Amino acid sequence: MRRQFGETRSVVGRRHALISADSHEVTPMPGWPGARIVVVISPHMGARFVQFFAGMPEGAAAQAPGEGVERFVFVLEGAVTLTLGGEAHRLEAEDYALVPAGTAHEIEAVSAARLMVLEKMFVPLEGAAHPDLVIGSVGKQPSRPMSEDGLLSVRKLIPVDERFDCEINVMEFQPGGSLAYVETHFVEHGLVMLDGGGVYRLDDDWFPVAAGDVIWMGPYCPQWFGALGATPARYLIYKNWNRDPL
Ligand code: UGY
Ligand code: MN
Repeated sequence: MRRQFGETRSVVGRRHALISADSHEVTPMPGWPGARIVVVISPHMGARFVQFFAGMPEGAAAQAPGEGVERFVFVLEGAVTLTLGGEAHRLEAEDYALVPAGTAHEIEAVSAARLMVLEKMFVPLEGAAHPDLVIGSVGKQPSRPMSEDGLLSVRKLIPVDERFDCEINVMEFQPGGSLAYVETHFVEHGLVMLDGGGVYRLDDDWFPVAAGDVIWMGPYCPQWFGALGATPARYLIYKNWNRDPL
């Protein structure tokens, strides 16, 4: 839609940001030749990680990120192969991979593909083993109830153990479902709405959100979500996890 008077739903605050597709900016990205990259979350807004959409034409290939960086890839549309250690894994919509820091790999689009990519400096934990490659599919992870009214459930995409310095989940809200309380915590989040919509409280404002929107919640940003509409709302959400805040 043409925005005649410069309107957008995007908002960038000190401790939170909502980035809607109407304000996407395509930029080049080293290691991603031929891809349409839209960086939606970055340290430039205060986050300690990077999150970007990658639109890859068929045949485009991407290389591993810099030293010490772990990478999470989630396929939104199309199909890619993730090749590492001489083995190729095919990833289609709703499939994902967490590639540990220091792992040479290539991501090649088998067909035109759209990915959500999240990268962060890996934080090792003394005494814990280096994480292994994680490959999975959202639908294959168990759905765990998160509320007594049965309207909220979560699928955890990363093994729950201290080798991993983050947690990445898919949360599903039936219409009318909501977070039970306004969360206020030291961890930060990167979120992409996958389906449906609702109202997101961030700090002292309430925003309408819909599929395709991205939200950054910085440390201590008060947050709450309530799903609206006739169909379930789902979002993919990252948080730094399993590490001492010091
Ligand atoms: O895991 C979380 O902190 C999650 N419940 N936060 C959120 O959905 N905003
Ligand atoms: Mn939270």
